[in-house]
Amino acid sequence: MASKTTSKKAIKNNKSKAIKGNKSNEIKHNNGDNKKSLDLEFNRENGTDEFLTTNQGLRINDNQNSLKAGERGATLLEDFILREKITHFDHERIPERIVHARGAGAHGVFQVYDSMTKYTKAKFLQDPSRETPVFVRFSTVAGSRGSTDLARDVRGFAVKFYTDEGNFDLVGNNIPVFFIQDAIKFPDLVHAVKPEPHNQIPQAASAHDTFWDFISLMPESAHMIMWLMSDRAIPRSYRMMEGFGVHTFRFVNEEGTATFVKFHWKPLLGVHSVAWDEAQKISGKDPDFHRRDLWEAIENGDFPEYELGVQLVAEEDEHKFEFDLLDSTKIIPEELVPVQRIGKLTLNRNPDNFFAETEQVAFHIGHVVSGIDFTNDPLLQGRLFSYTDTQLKRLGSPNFHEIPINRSVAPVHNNQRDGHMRQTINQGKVSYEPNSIAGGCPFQAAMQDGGFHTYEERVDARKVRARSESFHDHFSQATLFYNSQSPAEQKHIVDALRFELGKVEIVAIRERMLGILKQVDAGLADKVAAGLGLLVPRHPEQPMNRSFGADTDPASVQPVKVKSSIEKSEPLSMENTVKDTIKTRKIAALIADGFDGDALNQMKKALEAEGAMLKTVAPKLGGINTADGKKVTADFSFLTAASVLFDAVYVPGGAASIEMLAGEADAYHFVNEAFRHCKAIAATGEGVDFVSGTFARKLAEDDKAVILSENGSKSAANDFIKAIAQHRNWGRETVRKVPA
Ligand code: HDD
Repeated sequence: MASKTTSKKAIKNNKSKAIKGNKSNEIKHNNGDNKKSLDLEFNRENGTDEFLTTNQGLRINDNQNSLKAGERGATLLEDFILREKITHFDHERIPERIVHARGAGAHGVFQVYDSMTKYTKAKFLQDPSRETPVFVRFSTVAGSRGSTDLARDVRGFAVKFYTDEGNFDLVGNNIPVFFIQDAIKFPDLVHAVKPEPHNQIPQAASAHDTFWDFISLMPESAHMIMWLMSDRAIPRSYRMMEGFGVHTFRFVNEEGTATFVKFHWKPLLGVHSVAWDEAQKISGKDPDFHRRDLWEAIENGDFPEYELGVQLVAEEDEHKFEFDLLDSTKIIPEELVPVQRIGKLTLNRNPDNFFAETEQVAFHIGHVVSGIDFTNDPLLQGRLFSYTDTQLKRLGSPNFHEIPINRSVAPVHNNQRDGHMRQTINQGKVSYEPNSIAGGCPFQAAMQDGGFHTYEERVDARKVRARSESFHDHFSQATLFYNSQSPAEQKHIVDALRFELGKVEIVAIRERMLGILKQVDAGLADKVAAGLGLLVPRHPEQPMNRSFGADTDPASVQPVKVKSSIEKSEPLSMENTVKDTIKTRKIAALIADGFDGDALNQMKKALEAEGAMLKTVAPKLGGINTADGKKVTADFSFLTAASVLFDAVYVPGGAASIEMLAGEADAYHFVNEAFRHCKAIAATGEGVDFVSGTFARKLAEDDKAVILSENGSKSAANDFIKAIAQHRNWGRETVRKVPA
């Protein structure tokens, strides 16, 4: 108990006492030395070598039979064991996230490369020798908890940094812009994209009337729509996508000087996507494709790595761009402000329990640390309200911060008390401040003690419901994105729009969308229109802009198209991404009894030397004989695997094997489909005959991603590796069509 005196000395003594006070935090979450880690040990339980018990610790003698009045009698209400078990089961679910319901999580660490002290006082960005524990949750947005990973959708990329100064959550997406400029439109957007309310169709898909109805009336979404219709919305892996904080934030240094900052995550494996036809097929073959990919990579020790990048803009340069830094539908092109890579995130541990960690983790854009602050971006400002509110609903208590995955490693001391499921046992009789009974504890922290001090931005304004004119340009960056894409990427955008709008039933919505696309690029609109059997409207419906209240003259707020100072931005195209590694790529080898074991081994060695994996797929599971009588266990059968689950395919020789594969429709389909999805294909020995037989006449002579080597030369493996590193030979799509 603290003394009643309030002398300075007493306050100091009490301060150290108070900090020691919260034992659960101190011992389990803050191990007292300088190396704080996310230690969830106290909460782990695995039952090994233990008796089965009730929740009260009573050992259970019979977990098979409920208590009955006689063997064939009614069950008795007395059965407290049955009641406890069933009651708990009945309450096992919590509401799924209203958006981003489907996700996968991982633990890891973050380390800064060089001190960022010039720009921010955030401690976790100061010391390169310091590892900050993190928990990351990747997600899709529209689908419900059990939906497919491969929906065409934005991906969430939410990172919780457990810093010594409290939790910092960077709650971003894999797309650097957003659909809307003001948070007040978020419920409308989400209602429009979710399954339609009358019949709950379609699941995890934007290809339906309500979404495009809304979008066609919201031209500010044009830029985001370009990204969403691009291959960015169907990533190959969570490990191969970028992340963005989207909004402009502020760094603040010790002197109180602020710098605008945009956050980026750059995956070291590059940014890669699958084909749309492939995505749809994966959704059937393995709806957990991304979840599994992340899990397996971490289990295999192939830890996903991303560099943290920042774009920094001095406060005085706020108005030097042709777009507004507060407008979340805009990027800062990297040509204007380069991305500096300042640190690395490594995901190195899978969660122990999906529910306890991935489901219960609660992110909030308002979880910041000293040295990181907000801007007036109206989307960001609305988010600041939404996240706590949603956690209250979902996790059911203002004590959600006490759930182990959400707990700060920095000690927590305040006068908040009680509430559902309170874990902390606060000692003493004081739960208010100021107080003298507890010697004034806990104390406010001065800035030099790390107390958060909001950046003192000057505000001198009228109170209005309005949007700044600097937010009215809705098209120039949509055009910049489209122009920056490779021909193959542009074609994919056209195809995606034809698909999505083709699923829209109300023709007027399709037409209105063509009007929007025309503002982005007339050629794009024409191509989409051709696929829909429509003409692009000559005069897009007016007024298109709905971002104003009832009393505003629509003519005064029409969207504009500002001339962009750059026409193309290289980093916007995945064509320019990392293409010199096949690390963690999954390659299928098609084998049957009598296959050439030496050829397979050679190829396996060569691929594994580059960090890739080779898995065998055979007509049946179990032992498969090599030509010289050795046995190899098949990893998959044609029933349990499909080409869409692999990055490339290899067919080794062996006359008997090829003869058997020639009788397997699935084997043909495997190779044809890999070809259709522009993947690298290699065959050696008699395997060449098989591959040639699949689409021999259709093979382009100059297709560098199809490697056929009758004598199985070493260079075949090298060429194969080079082709896989290219990810896909998209050029093939326009030259050769394969029925698969
Ligand atoms: Fe949000 C979840 C990202 C705008 C309201 N959001 C959520 C998640 C991510 C984002 C990654 C999942 C976190 C997790 O894995 O648990 N949200 C964004 C980005 C936005 C954005 C990058 C725009 C730049 N969000 C946004 C707005 C609002 C919300 C404008 C509301 C005004 N978001 C939520 C939410 C969610 C959420 C309803 C649902 C579940 C949750 O928060 O924990 O509060």
